[in-house]
Amino acid sequence: MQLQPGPRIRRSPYYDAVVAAGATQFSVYNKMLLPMSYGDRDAEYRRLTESVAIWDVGAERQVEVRGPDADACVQYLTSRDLSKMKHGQGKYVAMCDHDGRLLNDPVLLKLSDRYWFSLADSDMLLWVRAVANERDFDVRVGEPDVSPLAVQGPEAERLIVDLFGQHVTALKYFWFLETDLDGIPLILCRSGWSKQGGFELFLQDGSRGVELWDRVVDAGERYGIGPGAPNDIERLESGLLSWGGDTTPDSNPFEAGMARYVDVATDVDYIGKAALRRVADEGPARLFTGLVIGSDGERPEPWPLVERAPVFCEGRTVGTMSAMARSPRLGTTIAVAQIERAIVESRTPVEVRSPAGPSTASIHELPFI
Ligand code: THG
Repeated sequence: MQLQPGPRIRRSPYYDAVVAAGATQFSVYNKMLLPMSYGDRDAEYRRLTESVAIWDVGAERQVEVRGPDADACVQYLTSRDLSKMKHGQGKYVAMCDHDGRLLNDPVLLKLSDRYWFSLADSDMLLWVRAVANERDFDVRVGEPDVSPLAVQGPEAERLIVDLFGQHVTALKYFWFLETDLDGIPLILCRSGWSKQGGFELFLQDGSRGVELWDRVVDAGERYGIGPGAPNDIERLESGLLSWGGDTTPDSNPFEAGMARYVDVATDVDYIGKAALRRVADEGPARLFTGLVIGSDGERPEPWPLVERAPVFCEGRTVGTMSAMARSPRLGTTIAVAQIERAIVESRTPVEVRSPAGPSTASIHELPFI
């Protein structure tokens, strides 16, 4: 099976470097090719948790909002109080529809004269343009020439210091600087879809992707840098949400583990606020939780989970499991699932079914590590 790239499945500016580095698997994300592996998942996990990895995450597309009403428009689209947000700051946010369904969970960057929603895999350009027009916000909405490149792992900071200077150590989590690397324009942000520490370089000139990739790899040689990709094992250990993987089109942010990014008590208004307040008052039907598969006597290996799988309790379906992996650091098989709130809160043991038969699973708080 091979995907055929073309205008509808775009390549990132790093594509040629990624192929040269030996990428073996791609996914499609925001209608772009997203590299998933370079053929050795154990080595990729080790690099991410022990040294440093470089990821082409150009598929995390940006939607830019600029103009006189940008502040008001971006706030209206976001279920988090942004009134104290500063220029140079990023925030992890939820974007919801009028019924409180989670449409996307981007990292929002506030630049000096505009905003970027750095998006997960859904068509937010359509939504943002529609809302801006329907509400008569005086803004321009578009997709800028911006392509994030992630540098993640415990050695990432030393590498970034070598490239940009000691001052980057002062950057707080999700804050960023507008800068350049040998004249390549980019935004350097302390962010990334792992809990191993690291940065994202938001390249602002798509003609210079390979040059930027090579420059980072050259500087990273001494730290053992190698190619990698958003890592499905580490993200489970760290409890990071995969929108569209762990969520369905009907999930609300409370069922996706995003309660702390939803401000229902604030004065600011945003789409879905009334619906979200109702969910907050009543309590969500399900909660996003970790699972440890098996029990002390019996520790099964993960099995292929291509579709979401049901979670049972006393013969009844009580939730859905969306991802599973063997955790090298924990030595157990772990998973994430949306499960009925009462079961999660009481930590009632549940059951999942592998191809080999049923297996018990215990509720575990996220993150695992
Ligand atoms: N970086 C950039 N764009 C992105 C992602 C990214 N777009 C798509 C996707 N990732 C968006 N989703 C997430 C999900 C989780 C986090 C970041 C982006 C994340 N969460 C931490 C957590 O949940 O513990 C910290 C959140 C916080 O404390 O505010 O980092 O990775 N450019």
